[in-house]
Amino acid sequence: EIKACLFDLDGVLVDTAKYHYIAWKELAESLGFPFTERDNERLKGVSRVASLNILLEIGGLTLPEEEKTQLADRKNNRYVEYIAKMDSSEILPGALEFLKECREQGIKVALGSASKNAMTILNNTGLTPYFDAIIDGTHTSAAKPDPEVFLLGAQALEVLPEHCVVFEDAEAGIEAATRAGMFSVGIGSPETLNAANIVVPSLQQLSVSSLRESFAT
Ligand code: B16
Ligand code: MG
Repeated sequence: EIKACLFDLDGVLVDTAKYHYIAWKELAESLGFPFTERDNERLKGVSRVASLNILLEIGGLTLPEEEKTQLADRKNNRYVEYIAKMDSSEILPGALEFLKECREQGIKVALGSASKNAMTILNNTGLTPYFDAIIDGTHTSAAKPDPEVFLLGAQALEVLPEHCVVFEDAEAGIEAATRAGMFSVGIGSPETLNAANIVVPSLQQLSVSSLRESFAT
């Protein structure tokens, strides 16, 4: 039986990946190397510090820790400028409808995001009232694929992992869900998300009743 749904933020409810991309690209170019959309794929669902390490690896740079902190802050300041302008028009297709359906059907809802900026995004898009619990990068100590973020979500909702469904667009997020002992729905392409229990292109293609059927079989 499904008692709770746990949602990733970037790539599932909103497309903030495009803003992360512009901000990382600007940083890479200021450091003297190019950064492509394909490179950006590697940063999805990955924490800020880990993202910077991947970016520096792409550029072939090794830097001292304090310089890295400055660069991560510089990127984040740019990113925050972009998300400050977000509104409800940036909610991904089907997401709001699905959140409402969960509420109507008595399913509890939590956020499970790696982002330290999740509250700003939820508030600016008007999504905050749809959540019974919010777990983001300010609450976790281990990044996905560690299951911590989803286990904290289940705990906050007082629901056992076996009654939880996780919605994720990143491979590391699906692995985190599996390690948490939860059913997983991949949002995106079946090639990259083959470890998920089911995969849909977006939340628009899914209803709570069809999810219940997949969960039961
Ligand atoms: P921040 P999610 C993740 O969000 C993003 O996918 C990832 O690209 C980003 O680096 C990470 O949040 C940290 O974000 O710099 O705002 O703390 O997919 O877990 O909702
Ligand atoms: Mg994501």
